[in-house]
Amino acid sequence: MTRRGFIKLSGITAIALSGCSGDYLGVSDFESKPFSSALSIPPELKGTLVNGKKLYKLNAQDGLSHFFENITTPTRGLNGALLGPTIRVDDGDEVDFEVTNSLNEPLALHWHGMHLPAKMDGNAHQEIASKQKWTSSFTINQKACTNWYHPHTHKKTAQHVYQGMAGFIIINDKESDAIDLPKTYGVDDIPIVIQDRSFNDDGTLFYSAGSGMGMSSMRGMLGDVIIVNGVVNPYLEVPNKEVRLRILNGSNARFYTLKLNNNKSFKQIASDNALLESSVEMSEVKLTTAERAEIVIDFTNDAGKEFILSDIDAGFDILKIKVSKNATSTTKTPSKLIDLSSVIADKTQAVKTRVFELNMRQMRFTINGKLFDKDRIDETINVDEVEIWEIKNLSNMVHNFHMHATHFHIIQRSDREVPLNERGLKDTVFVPPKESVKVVLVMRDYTDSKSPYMYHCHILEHENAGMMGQFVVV
Ligand SMILES: [Cu+2]
Repeated sequence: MTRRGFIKLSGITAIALSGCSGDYLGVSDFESKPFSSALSIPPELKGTLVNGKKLYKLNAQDGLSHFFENITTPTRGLNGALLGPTIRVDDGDEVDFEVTNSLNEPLALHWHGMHLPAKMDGNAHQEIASKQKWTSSFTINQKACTNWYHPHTHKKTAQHVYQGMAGFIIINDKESDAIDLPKTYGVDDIPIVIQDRSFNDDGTLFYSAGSGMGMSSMRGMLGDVIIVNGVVNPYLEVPNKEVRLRILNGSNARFYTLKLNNNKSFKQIASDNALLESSVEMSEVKLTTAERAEIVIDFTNDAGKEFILSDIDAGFDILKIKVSKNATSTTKTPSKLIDLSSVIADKTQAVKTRVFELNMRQMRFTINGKLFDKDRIDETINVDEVEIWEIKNLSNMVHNFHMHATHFHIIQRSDREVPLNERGLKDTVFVPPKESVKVVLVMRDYTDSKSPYMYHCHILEHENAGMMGQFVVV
């Protein structure tokens, strides 16, 4: 076992025991003074108008990042060395997302949470060869929300995401614009992507979860250093007013339960694919991989104070928030937000129930007993027909379930009530061991009997290891 291997196996326990004080860095090789670096905010990419369409250019490239002082780490990003710009679009926009692959290997770039034709999905069927370009063209046709893009390369998704490629897609619409929410990007409307990484002694990223059967392959790659928007242990300065955080769990495998110290509460206003109908008062929020939560924290009476956002599952400190006296405007987030009745499928209209069993077979992860096969269509779905999908986790391990193309509504969680913050539109759902989740959905607009979309566990090492299936809409 390598030294790093030993650190990794012992690290999580050490972290859990050390509490929320930030001394988990004792298990990593490099010292970093907690909260000494400012959170970086990804630049916005607003697109340029070409023939009435908005053109967005992304270039996947190799680069060098500095997570620790005097240490250089090779990483990959879009239009930079790490992560990518925030794509801003409006409902109704006709867009061209032009992706150049400057890497020395194929890459697929997937628009997670977007409702679009299968050929534009950026899944493993739309891989871009090295040094080639691919353009995804479609019309934005969905509610305002926080989505993201990330690699979906055949058998390489986990590695490619881990190397640093990911970015936000923020969709606006008139309905959300009319609500008095914080919406000044980078000031009171902040995108936050939380990821975990491990590092080798030479500063390179440590990645252990290949196709083998090591611990990381089983649970997925769990890093011992948390990076937020690509920065280790950052701080964020905010004005003394309501602040909206668009939080994305962009990790390969780690789940987080996020909480502010002093029990400071917040309102969750959006889940994956839309605002919630009403904001939900919360003291903590759980995010499995790929899930998003938009939260609003009211700092109006907190000028001069500092708060720590922590993960109470493993005891990581995520982010220090310093409240200034500089608020120049106010917002008053209402409790009633939007009406989702036109977009949530009516479960009483369901014509079919499909069951998806998440399980293991000979140390591999399966859905309905099968490993992923790029040449097999697992499900054929009729457009505009309401369906119930029941996702059962028969294993003893945690999984979640993500589907492309559409957004579902959770109607049942085993025998428990669906929590209020999960009663909106979602594309990814946590399925605890030995539990089941029922969702209702309808595929709209795009039919294509040849080009499949995917559904899969979003623990990326599980997806890589075969926990994925394909469906077409006809
Ligand atoms: Cu899984």
